[in-house]
Amino acid sequence: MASIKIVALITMVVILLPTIAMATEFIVGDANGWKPNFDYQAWAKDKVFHVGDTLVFNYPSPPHNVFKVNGTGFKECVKPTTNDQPPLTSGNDKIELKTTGNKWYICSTSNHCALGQKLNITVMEGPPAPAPSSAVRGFIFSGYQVFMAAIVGVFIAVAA
Ligand SMILES: [Cu+2]
Repeated sequence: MASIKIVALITMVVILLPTIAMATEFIVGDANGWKPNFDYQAWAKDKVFHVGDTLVFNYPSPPHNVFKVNGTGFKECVKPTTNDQPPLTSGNDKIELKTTGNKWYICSTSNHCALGQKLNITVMEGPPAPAPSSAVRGFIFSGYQVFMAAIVGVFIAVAA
C-alpha cells in the first residue's frame, strides 16, 4: 500500500532528523546589518562558525561593500591591491564558509573599516563535534526517537 510506504518514509525522516547537523546561516550584525560604528568582534564572540555555515552581509550598497582580506588587511584596513578579488556589493551577500581557519572581512569605503566595519572569525571543522555531555544528549535523542517512532507506529496502525 502506497500510503504505508509514505508513512515509512516520514518515519525515517522524523527519526533521523535530530542527528543531522544543520548548517547555520549567520546574519552578520543581526538586525544591525553591516555598517560602521558597530562592534562585530563582540557580535562574533559567542558564536561558533563551522565549515558549511554561511555569513550573510546585509547593507545598503552603495556606500558599503565586503572585501575578504588577510590579517594585515584587516588590521590596517587595507583592501587587496590585486583586481582578482572584486568586492561583494549586492547588499545581500552570502558567503559560504568552505575552509577552516581565520577569515577577515572589511568594508573598503572611506574610513568605515577604521570605524569598526570589519569582521574577524575563526572557522572550525564541520559538523559540530560532540560535546562532553554527548551521553546525556544521546539519551535525549533516543528518547525523542522512541517517542516519535511510537507516534508514527500508532499512525500506521490507524491508517492500515
Ligand atoms: Cu562601509
